[in-house]
Amino acid sequence: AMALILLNHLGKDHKDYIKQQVHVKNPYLDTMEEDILYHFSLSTKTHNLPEMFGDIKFVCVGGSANRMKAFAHFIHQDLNIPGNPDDIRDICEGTDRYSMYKVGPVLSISHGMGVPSISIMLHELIKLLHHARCQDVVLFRLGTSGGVGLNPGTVVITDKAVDYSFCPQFEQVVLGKVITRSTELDEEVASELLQYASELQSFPTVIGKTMCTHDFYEGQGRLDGALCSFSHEEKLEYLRKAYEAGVRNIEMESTVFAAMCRVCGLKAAVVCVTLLNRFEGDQITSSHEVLVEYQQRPQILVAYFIKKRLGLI
Ligand code: R2B
Ligand code: URA
Repeated sequence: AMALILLNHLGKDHKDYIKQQVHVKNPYLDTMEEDILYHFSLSTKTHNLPEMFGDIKFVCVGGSANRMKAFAHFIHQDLNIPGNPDDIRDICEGTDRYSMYKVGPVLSISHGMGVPSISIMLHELIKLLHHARCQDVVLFRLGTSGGVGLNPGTVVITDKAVDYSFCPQFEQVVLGKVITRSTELDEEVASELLQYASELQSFPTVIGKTMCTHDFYEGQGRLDGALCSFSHEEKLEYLRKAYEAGVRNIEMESTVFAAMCRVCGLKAAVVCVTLLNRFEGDQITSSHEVLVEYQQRPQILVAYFIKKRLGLI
């Protein structure tokens, strides 16, 4: 029976590829009578997912629920989408784990902080796109980060997401063993984004490697956490090595985001603004207003990309 399930799955995958659908890599999924997307408070039995989500072409994810709500409102206005902005509701209001907003063909979702949080969200998001039979979807992570040798406010388009040793891989423990997955992102989407940044000329934008860590403090070589077991010189040496390896910013989700999207055949890009230059310090000292403006930069760039793709400009 398992062999049959596997064969069916492979056959179906092949068709999916031609239609550029979402490849869920789990032979058990199609045998389930109901799939409860627990952290979204959605289910295949209680919600008509193809009707609710079938027209989605762009999915934008980011850490904070408020920022992703603001992005949904920004997209509504920027893309001239009909309807009252007050009607943009949190689709996941049955849970406070994640927030989700749909505006025309754009889905905006929060993922919290760190690899475990975004990874749970991505499992359910990718299944959602599969159940809804979405086609030709592009995913973006819009985030904040620490800059490595860049002025604060610089937007970094990720060409490769790398781990703490600057390798383009993500390690997942499965049944007590480590599985390593590649974190390569879509080259075309990244270079298209860089092109649009130069057309916009609104803020400095670079392309480079993004290092993903499992901690904001010691994991990113900060001297200002509750714990610090290294010297200022050792911190600078690590950052210098990162810079030499091509790392331009540090955040906490890009490797698992890249790895999961890649396995499931989803085109994906990471666009993060830097809040500080880590060679100059660890604390984020800019005012609230400045930080809010910085965080709009990735949104402006991705909205421009969406408008281009939709033929609106
Ligand atoms: C960037 O900012 C958050 C930490 O402040 C984290 O989610 C990330 O990747
Ligand atoms: N997010 C991070 O993960 N690191 C920073 O330094 C700033 C934002």
